[in-house]
Amino acid sequence: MTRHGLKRLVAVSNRVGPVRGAATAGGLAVGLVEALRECGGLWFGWSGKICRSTPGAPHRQQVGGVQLVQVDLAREDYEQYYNGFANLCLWPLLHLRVDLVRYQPGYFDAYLRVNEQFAHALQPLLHADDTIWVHDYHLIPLATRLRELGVPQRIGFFLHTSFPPADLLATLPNHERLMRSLFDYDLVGFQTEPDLLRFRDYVERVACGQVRDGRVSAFGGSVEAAAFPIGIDAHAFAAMASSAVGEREYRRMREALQGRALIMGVDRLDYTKGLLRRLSAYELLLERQPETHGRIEYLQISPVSRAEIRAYREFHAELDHAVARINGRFAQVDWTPLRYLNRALPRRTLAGLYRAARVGMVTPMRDGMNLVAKEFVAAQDPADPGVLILSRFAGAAQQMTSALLVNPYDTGEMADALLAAHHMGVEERRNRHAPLMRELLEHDVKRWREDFLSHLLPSVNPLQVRSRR
Ligand code: GDG
Repeated sequence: MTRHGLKRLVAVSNRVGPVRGAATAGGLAVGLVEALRECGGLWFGWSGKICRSTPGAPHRQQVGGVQLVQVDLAREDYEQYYNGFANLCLWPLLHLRVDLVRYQPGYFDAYLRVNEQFAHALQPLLHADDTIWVHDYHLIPLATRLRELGVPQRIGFFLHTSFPPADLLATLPNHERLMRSLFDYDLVGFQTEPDLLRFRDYVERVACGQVRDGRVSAFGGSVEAAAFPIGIDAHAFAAMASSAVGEREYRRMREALQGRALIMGVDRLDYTKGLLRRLSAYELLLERQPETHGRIEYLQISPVSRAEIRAYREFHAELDHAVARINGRFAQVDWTPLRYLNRALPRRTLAGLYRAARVGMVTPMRDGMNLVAKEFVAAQDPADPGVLILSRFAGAAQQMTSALLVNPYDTGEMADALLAAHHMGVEERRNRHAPLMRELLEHDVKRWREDFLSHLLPSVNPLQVRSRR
């Protein structure tokens, strides 16, 4: 049994792992692997493989003290559940892009079907004293399917994206069936208080339910709902930035910059991340402030994502066009204003590059949290830190109030913030960085995990349960 009274944790997410080298991977892996290792846990999800017809038995593997169980998806389910309902309906809706939702009735059926398959594959592997933690919008109906199979264990759900306003959610066909499933969990977690408030608002106004203390009741059931902002392993990321590899990348970048100030952005190539408007803001800065030419440089790293979806391909083409336009307009024979990479770089390399940057530009139109903002801050040299420019509509803005907060729809405001960051003296940069770093260390990924799990298991260790109203 672990400190928070957990016997065995069963994590369920659309994709599983990596377990080895999790500290150098991103997001969810960092958050979960340590807890799974501590209790010899099980991690269940899709293998990433697609098969022609009905998938066979789950693949089972033991890696670094964690049991990995993965199932394949039939081609049709991949198209309709993953590309269809998850990526063409829920993802845009959760990020307020109702205009990009492409709902088809078959998508919702496939979504329910895959969740049912997952439940059937997982149920025989469960122990009586397991605690189950389900992650993200792909798997909202999983608890309902597990309960139908007689699973009584405690099940928690965490939504990694933001939760949309009630009226937008109500545009989704079957939104009530989707939301009803949340009431089969024991605990539902959101990234921020505003997300929690929007969920409560949906419950009260659309589902005609009730909110009392930390519990929310609707659809004949009730569930505890709270906010648990996800963090990073700030110590480990800071150490990575000053490790041998981080230091090498830092020096290489500094040499390449030849005294120019680096502005840096790292985002999956996704329309929610605000890349087009961000580039327009940079273009506006170059237009308005010719004295910055040759003195600044912008590096955007954007690994391609979900390329099978048309909206992503179109967005990619628009971005290529914007990059070419800006470089064509402003480049000089000895200066390229914008460097743009469409591939992922190793995490250690990124950490070193962040440290070499004067400005981190993180301006999503909407984001559940945004870990890049946190990683950028953790990588800085506290004596000479870079400046974080952060969208007000990233969940991270709730905690990172010493960043330069901007409206990602306002290119003028972002261009002003870029200029202010460029000219900011070391004292102000330190004064902004120190509280950001304190916050990162206090609310790190371990705290996120333990807060969630101690809420999910209140009867085992009530002393660890903090009040969340
Ligand atoms: C979802 C929610 C929420 C990116 N490029 C490279 C690379 N990355 C890593 C980053 C970071 C992770 O990927 C991205 O995390 P984000 O939080 O920024 O965004 P999503 O992928 O949309 O994640 C989000 C998150 O879940 C966690 O709850 O914050 O709101 O949408 O760790 O560093 N990593 C490497 N090379 C790259 O080029 N190695």
